[in-house]
Amino acid sequence: MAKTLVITGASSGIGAATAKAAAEAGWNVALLARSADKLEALAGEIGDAALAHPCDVTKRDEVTEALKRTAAHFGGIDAVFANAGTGVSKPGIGNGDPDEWRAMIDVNIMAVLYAAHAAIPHLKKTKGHFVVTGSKAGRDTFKGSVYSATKWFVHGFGENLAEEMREFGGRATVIAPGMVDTAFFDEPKPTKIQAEDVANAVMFTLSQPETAAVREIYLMPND
Ligand code: NJP
Repeated sequence: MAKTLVITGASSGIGAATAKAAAEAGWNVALLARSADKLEALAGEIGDAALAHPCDVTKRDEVTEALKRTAAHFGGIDAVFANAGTGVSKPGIGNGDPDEWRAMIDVNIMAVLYAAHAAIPHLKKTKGHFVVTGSKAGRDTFKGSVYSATKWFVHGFGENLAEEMREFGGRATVIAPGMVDTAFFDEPKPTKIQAEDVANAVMFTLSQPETAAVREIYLMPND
């Protein structure tokens, strides 16, 4: 039976590229993001192996429900890719906007926690895999960056989750890219990492034998 991957932030960039790569590799994919039109278009492109679940991942009930519906539709969940994330328009701490931080923390931190909490009962059944998008900014110091600090959280959480999941044969992986050419930036970045490159890293992680737990993939541009 085909395995099933749930992807948050599937409407564009890394999430959409991963949905295509996973479907190509024979996985079913459940697509979560707020943009229903984009999810429907992507699901239409992929076909029966895709299910669109428009939702706001900062709403815990919506995430829990999307995972339940995915498991009912495809017969289980083998992996969750918590990838939705956002930045801020006002950089720095002194000049930053605390309301903007709150909204970002809801997506970059709380939504990851909600996804993990909702996923564990499903992943216990399949000895499954939780993959989360961290960042180079979650490994290094970036002057005044609250975004970077949210990704430091993701890296710490990913390791702690991996230790907990290990108890039932599950695995957790942080994907840590440098700059990726996505809608995250207003300008195209053709010489930076491509969304498909990150998708390849996710698929590498998900295709390892049970004996190998890839805890982190650190992927940098090569320009
Ligand atoms: O960016 P983008 P990426 N509920 O803007 C979704 C990290 N990263 O692919 O809701 C549900 O194309 C949004 O969907 P929508 C980054 O921090 C990036 O680059 O329809 N979904 C969209 O699908 C993030 O964690 C770079 O607007 C929500 C997706 O998130 C991940 O990569 C470098 C949502 C964002 O897609 C994917 O970002 C790096 C919500 N409340 C890490 N809010 C980079 N691009 O350079 C947002 O190290 N989304």
